[in-house]
Amino acid sequence: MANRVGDLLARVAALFFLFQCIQAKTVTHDFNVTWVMANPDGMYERKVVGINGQWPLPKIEVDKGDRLVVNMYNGLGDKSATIHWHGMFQNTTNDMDGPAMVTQCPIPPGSSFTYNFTINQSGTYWYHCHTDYCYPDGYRQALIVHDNETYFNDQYDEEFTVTLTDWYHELVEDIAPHFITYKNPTGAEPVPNSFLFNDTLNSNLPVKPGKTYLIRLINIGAFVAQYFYIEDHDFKIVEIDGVYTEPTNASTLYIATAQRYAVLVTMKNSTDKNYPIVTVADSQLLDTISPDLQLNQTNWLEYNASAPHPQADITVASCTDLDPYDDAKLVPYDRMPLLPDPDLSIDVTVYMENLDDGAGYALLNNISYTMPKVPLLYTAFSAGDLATNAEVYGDYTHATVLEHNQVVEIVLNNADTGSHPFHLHGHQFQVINRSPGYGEHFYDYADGDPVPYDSSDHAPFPDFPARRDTLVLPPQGYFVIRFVADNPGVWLFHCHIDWHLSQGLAMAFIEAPQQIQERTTIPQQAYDVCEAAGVPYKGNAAGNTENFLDLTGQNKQVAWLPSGFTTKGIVAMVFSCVSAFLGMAFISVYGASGIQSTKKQGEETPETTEANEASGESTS
Ligand SMILES: *[C@@H]1O[C@H](CO)[C@@H](O)[C@H](O)[C@H]1NC(C)=O
Ligand SMILES: *[C@@H]1O[C@H](CO)[C@@H](O)[C@H](O)[C@H]1NC(C)=O
Ligand SMILES: *[C@@H]1O[C@H](CO)[C@@H](O)[C@H](O)[C@H]1NC(C)=O
Ligand SMILES: *[C@@H]1O[C@H](CO)[C@@H](O)[C@H](O)[C@H]1NC(C)=O
Ligand SMILES: *[C@@H]1O[C@H](CO)[C@@H](O)[C@H](O)[C@H]1NC(C)=O
Ligand SMILES: *[C@@H]1O[C@H](CO)[C@@H](O)[C@H](O)[C@H]1NC(C)=O
Ligand SMILES: *[C@@H]1O[C@H](CO)[C@@H](O)[C@H](O)[C@H]1NC(C)=O
Ligand SMILES: *[C@@H]1O[C@H](CO)[C@@H](O)[C@H](O)[C@H]1NC(C)=O
Ligand SMILES: *[C@@H]1O[C@H](CO)[C@@H](O)[C@H](O)[C@H]1NC(C)=O
Ligand SMILES: *[C@@H]1O[C@H](CO)[C@@H](O)[C@H](O)[C@H]1NC(C)=O
Ligand SMILES: *[C@@H]1O[C@H](CO)[C@@H](O)[C@H](O)[C@H]1NC(C)=O
Ligand SMILES: [Cu+2]
Repeated sequence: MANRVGDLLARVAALFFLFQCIQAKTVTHDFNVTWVMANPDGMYERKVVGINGQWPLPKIEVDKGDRLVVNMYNGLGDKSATIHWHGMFQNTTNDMDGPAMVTQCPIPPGSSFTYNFTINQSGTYWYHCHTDYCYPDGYRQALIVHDNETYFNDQYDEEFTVTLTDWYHELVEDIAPHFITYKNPTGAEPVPNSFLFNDTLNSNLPVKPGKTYLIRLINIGAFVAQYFYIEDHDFKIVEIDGVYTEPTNASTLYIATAQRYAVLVTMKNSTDKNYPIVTVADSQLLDTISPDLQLNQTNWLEYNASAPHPQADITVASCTDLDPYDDAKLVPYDRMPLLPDPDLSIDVTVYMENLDDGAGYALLNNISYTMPKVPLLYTAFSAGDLATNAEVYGDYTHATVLEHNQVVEIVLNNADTGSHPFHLHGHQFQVINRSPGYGEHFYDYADGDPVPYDSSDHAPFPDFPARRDTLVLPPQGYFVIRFVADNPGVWLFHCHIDWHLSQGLAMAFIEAPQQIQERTTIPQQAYDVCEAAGVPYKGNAAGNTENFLDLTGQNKQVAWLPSGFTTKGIVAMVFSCVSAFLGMAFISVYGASGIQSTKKQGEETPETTEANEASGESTS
């Protein structure tokens, strides 16, 4: 009898295993990436990056456990590209993560690359191009991983995915030359021309009375965070960045670039009205706001197509009066407890400074991330035992070696008056401290001095800290996060404002290099792409394959300003020189570019700055 039961159990187990195998399927997409024309805001038609001749791009939907295969052909003709699968752990498939010069070579025009990995997680994600300046041209879209075992599965009837984004009329290649240049010493970010909702304007989510909807919100923008609320409809937050949360009532969200929220919204029973879904761009991030820039947008929960679609009745004067739910207070549904004291604590500070060419750069401590000559992962592969020595990754990649399964803490301070949504590849991290929190004090620090984290005097850590993969660093404040280094790979930690990333606001974690060598295989196609791109795939950051500790010829960040010059001084001087020597030529070129980037409000304007003020200023 016992035998027969055992036999039966074995059969059931085998069947179950078979069932599991059948369940996990392969989802395959062929992406022929080419330029197409689009006019998503109805104001300007422009070239955008399309897939198979279409834009908006295809939303990818898979089930947890599936394998995703995307055969990408770069048919752009004039631009390299890659795809990053934002939020995917890529456990054992670090080579599929996507950032150019980190885990692969940029895929040049005319080349192909097959992304192929399994997905052992669920929720709301997105995919986007991850080479220098490329996703703001439209190469980004939602990636949804369904999981019918999610705790709120039986609590909703239908779901919507909505992307939010800033939108530029100009191609990034036309904007970029005016951004990191001595002509823009304050590093003023290009101001978008519009804000899109699901890649369009004035759209409707058709709803039925009494039903509950899961709405997945993704900020796929390059720069600007957006507030989100629905008139007369509160909702429950159930997920942030792929982490299910305890259901939490909220009425307003602040969704920074790259962040995701999933909310459950229950409809009213009446069908006589349609309700505005309101998005408000965070104007605090913008240096100038032209009168025709529409910061807030109305889209609708449409109960009744023939009823009026009223414009939002926004009751606050400024977006800073909106009171978004503080994501640091959310509790993950799995109640993963606070990680223990860290084995490694990394303490870095964000600075925005001018370097010797007069342009504005972003730095973490004293390093402005500068791409190595060899993708970091390939250096880890070719360095043998030296892969554990951070030096081989170069002096300007801010490479930090993590040991396998260490508890790692990052203390990120902000010496800048802007906020920065930081993203960590390959992990979800615990949010154990942040100051100031969301709410009325969020922007107050900008008027005083930065307040760095004090490990002996801080708010208590939560028992069950919120987890996510992208977190907003407040102006002149800080955050503290923890994660376990249980995912061998090379992972970027960076500001997701694409402009700031290009200014160098990034560092690289080389997590468990020995395990990377043991567990990851790099397919031949990856090296073929390097060959086609003319990028070396062996050696240290300088491409030296003989002596991994000799970094002669590595890419360097721009040199420091000569001592005696302060950033403020160089800004003033550059502006004076520019107006003196370039005069109208500069103004007309710059004006014609159509980029609305001028100095931050409250700072000196170039016109009023005296040249002698600049030369007279020195560090003391
Ligand atoms: C990609 O699309 C372009 C334009 O439609 C076409 O000319 C090209 O042959 C396609 N390439 C591939 C590999 O499908
Ligand atoms: C994807 O990877 C799996 C596992 O390595 C392999 O069996 C499969 O053939 C690959 N698929 C493609 C299309 O490359
Ligand atoms: C899949 O995820 C679970 C946790 O959700 C983890 O325990 C497991 O190790 C993961 N498996 C792989 C192969 O990554
Ligand atoms: C879960 O989804 C799979 C398909 O992915 C389906 O076969 C299965 O019946 C679903 N289970 C439940 C409990 O709905
Ligand atoms: C978003 O836009 C796509 C087309 O790009 C459309 O198929 C989809 O229905 C839209 N989603 C919502 C929620 O409106
Ligand atoms: C959340 O909102 C629901 C519906 O409005 C309400 O019944 C419930 O009491 C609220 N929960 C909390 C904790 O406020
Ligand atoms: C809608 O009607 C149902 C049943 O008649 C009721 O349970 C529910 O509370 C009503 N919802 C609202 C928002 O009034
Ligand atoms: C809404 O947009 C209008 C026009 O862009 C602007 O004047 C107003 O201040 C905005 N409201 C908020 C709260 O941002
Ligand atoms: C839809 O709105 C129209 C116009 O306001 C109204 O006449 C009609 O009764 C509404 N239909 C329903 C089903 O509520
Ligand atoms: C940053 O500071 C460290 C320690 O003082 C120094 O060794 C390193 O050379 C500096 N790096 C740069 C790029 O200035
Ligand atoms: C990666 O997989 C290993 C073992 O399969 C697991 O222990 C670890 O938790 C996973 N890490 C992540 C971030 O999924
Ligand atoms: Cu930033």
